[in-house]
Amino acid sequence: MQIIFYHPTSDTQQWIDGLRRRLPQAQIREWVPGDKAPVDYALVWHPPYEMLADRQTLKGIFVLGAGVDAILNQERQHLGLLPAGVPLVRLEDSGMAKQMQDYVLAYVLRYFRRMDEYQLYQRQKQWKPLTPFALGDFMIGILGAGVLGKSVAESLVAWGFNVRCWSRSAKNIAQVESFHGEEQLPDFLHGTRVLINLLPNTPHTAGIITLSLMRQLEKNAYLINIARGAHLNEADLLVALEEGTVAAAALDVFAEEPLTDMHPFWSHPRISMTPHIAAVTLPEEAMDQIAANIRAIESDRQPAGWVDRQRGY
Ligand code: NDP
Ligand code: OXD
Repeated sequence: MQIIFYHPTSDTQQWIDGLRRRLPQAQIREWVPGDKAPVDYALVWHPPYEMLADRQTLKGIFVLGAGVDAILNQERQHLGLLPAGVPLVRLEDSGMAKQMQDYVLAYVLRYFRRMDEYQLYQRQKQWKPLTPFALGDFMIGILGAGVLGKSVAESLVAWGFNVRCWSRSAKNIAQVESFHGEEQLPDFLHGTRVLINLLPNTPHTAGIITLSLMRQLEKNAYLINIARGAHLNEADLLVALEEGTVAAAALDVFAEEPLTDMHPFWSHPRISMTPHIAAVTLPEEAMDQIAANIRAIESDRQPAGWVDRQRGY
């Protein structure tokens, strides 16, 4: 079994060593430009076009993250990049759900307990107790109720928050109100105070967070975008902050990463930024999942995390 690996920023040797331990029968190598020798599996994150083009012997392509938008966008630009019928498989959770829970809880508590306002008052030497927000006035709405959205919803419910979610199909998550489909989006937004985005980036969801969408939230809403920068109209967010539609935003993902020096988000007093680290791929957990999935494909079983290319996630 031949496996090629490509990740532009990860420690390639750690992956190759770990994969060799898990799949001793496999020959595993780092892919380098010009390597066109036949392979069975490709493990990739943001691969160059030529790595996957015309690979007719492939039995599976494993994306080293949860989102497959980069590879599917590339496929849309170069039709036929991914050989038809070859399973495209993403990571499902593999340690990311807990990271997302932590990230979201940190911001939700910061906003719920009005920490940003107290920090401002401290700088102004103002001793000024504020009226606490009531849980009943702090509805949390999650766009996307898949592996990560569901897990975040459950952790917020366990913390005592009121939670609703919006997805393509209806969900049955304990104590979480489910909305689905475009028709129910306005009802989902109405009354939501904290909007968390955990949608995949697809042609249907790109650009979904507009000024008009944010204006349907409760006034002085909070936005936590941890899915993709492509979901958010960044200029609209600046307007929403200016007019009081949005009180503050926590952003982990951006239209262009890293942001240019001139980007207004860097210095905006009510935007908090992190450099796309809300949930990072944990190599050991990921390799366990990928090795199990390779064994599944080898025994004609469907791997976990199989991506529906038509649907885009
Ligand atoms: P899943 O595929 O498990 O979940 C996607 C959810 O979005 C599903 O509930 C799905 O609905 C819903 N959805 C998809 N399209 C639509 C639509 N058109 N309208 C309404 N709902 C829709 O993905 P994950 O939870 O594993 O990951 C979500 C995203 O998080 C990833 O795609 C990635 O972009 C991002 N991410 C970001 C990271 C970071 O560090 N910032 C790290 C990891 C992931 P249904 O259930 O009905 O199919
Ligand atoms: C992912 C990511 O999709 O890290 O896994 O963004």
